[in-house]
Amino acid sequence: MNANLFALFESRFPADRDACCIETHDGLYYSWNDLDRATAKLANLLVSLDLPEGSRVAVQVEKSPEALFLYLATLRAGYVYLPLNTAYQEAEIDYFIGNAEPAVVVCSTANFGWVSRIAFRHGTRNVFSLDEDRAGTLLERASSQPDRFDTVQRNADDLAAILYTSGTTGRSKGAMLSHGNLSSNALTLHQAWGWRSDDVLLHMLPIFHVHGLFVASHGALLAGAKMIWAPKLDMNQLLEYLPRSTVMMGVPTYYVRMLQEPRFTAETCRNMRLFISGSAPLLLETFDAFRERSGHTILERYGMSETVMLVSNPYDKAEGERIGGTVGRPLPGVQVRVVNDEGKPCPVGEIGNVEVKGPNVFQGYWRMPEKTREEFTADGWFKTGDVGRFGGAIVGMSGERKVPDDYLTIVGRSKDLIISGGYNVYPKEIESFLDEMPGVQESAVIGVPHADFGEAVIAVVVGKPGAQLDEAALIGTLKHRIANFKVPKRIHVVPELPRNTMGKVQKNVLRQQFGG
Ligand code: MCA
Ligand code: AMP
Repeated sequence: MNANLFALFESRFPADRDACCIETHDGLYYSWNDLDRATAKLANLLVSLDLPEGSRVAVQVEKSPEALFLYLATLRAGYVYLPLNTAYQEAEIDYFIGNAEPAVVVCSTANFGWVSRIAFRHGTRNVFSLDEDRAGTLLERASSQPDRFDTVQRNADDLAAILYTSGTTGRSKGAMLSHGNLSSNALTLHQAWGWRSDDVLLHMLPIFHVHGLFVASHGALLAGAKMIWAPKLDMNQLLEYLPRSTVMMGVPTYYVRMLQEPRFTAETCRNMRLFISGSAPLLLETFDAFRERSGHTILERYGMSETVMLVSNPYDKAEGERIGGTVGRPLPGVQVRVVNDEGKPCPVGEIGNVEVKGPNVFQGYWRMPEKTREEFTADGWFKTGDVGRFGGAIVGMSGERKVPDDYLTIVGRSKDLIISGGYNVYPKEIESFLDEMPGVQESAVIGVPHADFGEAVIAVVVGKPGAQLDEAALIGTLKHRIANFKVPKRIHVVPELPRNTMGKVQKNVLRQQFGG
């Protein structure tokens, strides 16, 4: 059997290959035949480049059906896909390309100059361009290739993708996901969320992270269901397409913004069967208000780049209720345990570290065996860095309610991580950029509550003696150096940082002081 993830999708293509697979916001229709031919052409192009086995294909492009086809073609040809957030700037791209050493890099025409310079410097021979309007050298080169391709044979533990996740202590780590990791999770979610061939997925998420690329797209591909494809979250487009959709996925900010839109009503959701939230905690107040307004109960689930999806509230009422504030039960085949700092299991209701095991758990960090070892226990459990509990109670506006013993609630993180609008920001990385800036003695980066993004990034800096630090100038400089979602919304200049007796910066004190 071919364990290539693309072979699994192919086996589920609908009988009517002329049916619509993707409808775009600008009125284009792509059939399953179109997907098949486009991915065959792109796979033939990749193979014609005579790349070594296991080559990485690094891609930083705007969302388009062709960008999805490039991902699928990379799987189909047996290479390893490496998606990159379009917000990443030169220093970030330089690190990813230097670390992953991709054989192929694909970027936008606008960025071709600087991206290709970086790529060639790191030894990449093949750099193509691809724009959201189908312009660029990638499709030009693929157009003359045959539109048939036999999907390459892969084993379940062969690599399919590398997803970079920032590190708490230093540089980003590439989480290596295999065909088996992705297939097993896609099949599990297909069952768990009741995917159907007549579903219509409203796809408004970016496709360079797990949520939009794997969880959402794989769900529709495996069901042979249609996607309505929009470049990003846009309320006018959402109001236009939601009445024709049955499934939507979003980070909590999506639901916060839908609630702010007076035109969004239960009538807008008349055909919907499922709204899913994840990537960051969904506030109970958003969960309740959404139910009130739309008549739908959001299904919250929990996952990571290293593991894809781990835990989910039930889809089927017969299996239990969706409980706001919790992330539900471990998915079939996934084991989850909550342990104390000594690694001993916590009793129900007690808070501890969340550790996981399962066929979805990644193969390790790219070229970082030490880091990989650190993140697994001796008995093979992956330490998520999240803190949670089974059972216990959730306290909401309407009082306290008991949570079933097998439901997990994520209550915080042991890793110093900020999640802003569903994007992860590691304070350490931003602090290192700030500390290098002229006049900055030291800095501390914290997350503070934010009505739209859930958490916002804030920096507190101390100047060198005699230095005059200007907030706007510091922010302006950072915007050219790091992805815009990582740039602090405010930078406070203070004479000194609060420290405990061990000399450690007290971020909780800063959060109290600047979080209001
Ligand atoms: C944009 N901005 C942000 C963010 N997004 N600031 C902080 N956090 C953000 N997430 C800033 C920009 O820098 C810009 O600032 C201004 O907001 C407007 O930018 P724009 O692009 O127009 O914003 P937007 O389109 O309104 O985007 C907000 C968004 C987007 C829709 C919430 O961030 C988004 O799509 N997030 C989804 C992320 C996601 O897919 N995460 C899944 C990761 P300025 O004007 O100053 O330049 S996968 C994962 O976590 C795991 C596995 C899981 O469980 O799913
Ligand atoms: P990433 O590695 O970028 O994919 O981010 C994964 C992290 O997002 C997890 O370790 C959690 O901290 C967080 N996360 C994902 N889903 C949820 C959720 N439903 N509730 C709380 N945190 C979540």
